[in-house]
Amino acid sequence: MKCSKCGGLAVINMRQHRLRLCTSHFTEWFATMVQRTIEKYEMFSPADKVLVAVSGGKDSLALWDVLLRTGYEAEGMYIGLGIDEGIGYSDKSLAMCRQFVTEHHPGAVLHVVDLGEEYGQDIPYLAHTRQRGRGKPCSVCGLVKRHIMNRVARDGGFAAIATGHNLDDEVAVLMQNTLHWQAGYLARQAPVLLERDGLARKVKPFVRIYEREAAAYALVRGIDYIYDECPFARGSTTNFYKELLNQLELQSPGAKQQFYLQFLQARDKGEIRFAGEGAVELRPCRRCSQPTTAGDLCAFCRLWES
Ligand code: Q46
Ligand code: ZN
Ligand code: ZN
Repeated sequence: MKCSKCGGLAVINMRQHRLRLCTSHFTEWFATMVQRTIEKYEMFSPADKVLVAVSGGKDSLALWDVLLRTGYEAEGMYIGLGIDEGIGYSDKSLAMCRQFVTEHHPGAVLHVVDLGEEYGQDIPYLAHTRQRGRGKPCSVCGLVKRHIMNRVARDGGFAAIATGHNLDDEVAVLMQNTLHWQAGYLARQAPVLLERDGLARKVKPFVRIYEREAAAYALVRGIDYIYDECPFARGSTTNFYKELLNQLELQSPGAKQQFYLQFLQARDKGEIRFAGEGAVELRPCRRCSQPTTAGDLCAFCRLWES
């Protein structure tokens, strides 16, 4: 297989882009693709300081790497959730983030907030007491991560929080939301969520990057990452939709990209509209002063009360 640009040995075949690229042309193409996405959706500018949410997985470490190599002032942020489940998941993922800094970007800043150390309880405990042992801890976990991420971004003067959500993640969520006609979620699913009332801006520079492209980038850059996904993500509906969409993509290369990008286009042009597009009113929480829709105390503060 030959590189479409130089005729050298290609390491990846991207049927949806009709491109086969060698290592150096692929890394160059990848960085250009991310840069174009940042510019197209006006995510942030070179003068901005960006906080990258890192989990030790391939997407977030690839994102941090490409932003640093492009010259952005990007600092990492890791939240220790205290998830073990017999595989030491949280400890391993932090070790991967630290290893990434040492091996690839010595001097890069990694902020670490350990939930247990800072707040006294970890995710499995919080989920257990709150949900009385039923279901997965993901809703509690999502709430905690959003709160801490926002606090660090706000206190540190970051222009945006960048996450490694890739095209496969976004398309799976879009499909799920469409199948259930979740108008509110469809109204808000976007590559950029603007900052407002104490909520930091959130951006997803990988929305046009397929999952296998992010994995290939990590591989050719020699980035080691945690291969296990969070034990609580196993068997999730999102993973089921990802498998379905992979089958569709196999028959029709580019189908995922079209589904997602045309959805964004149609919504931006006003061709489709959803209820719930208006912004909900936010007030500062009495205890932590972070914005909330929930009245006096935000959901995070209520979590610790209960
Ligand atoms: S929400 Fe759920 Fe994730 Fe938290 S408990 Fe694991 S799978 S880490 S993205
Ligand atoms: Zn080449
Ligand atoms: Zn609060």
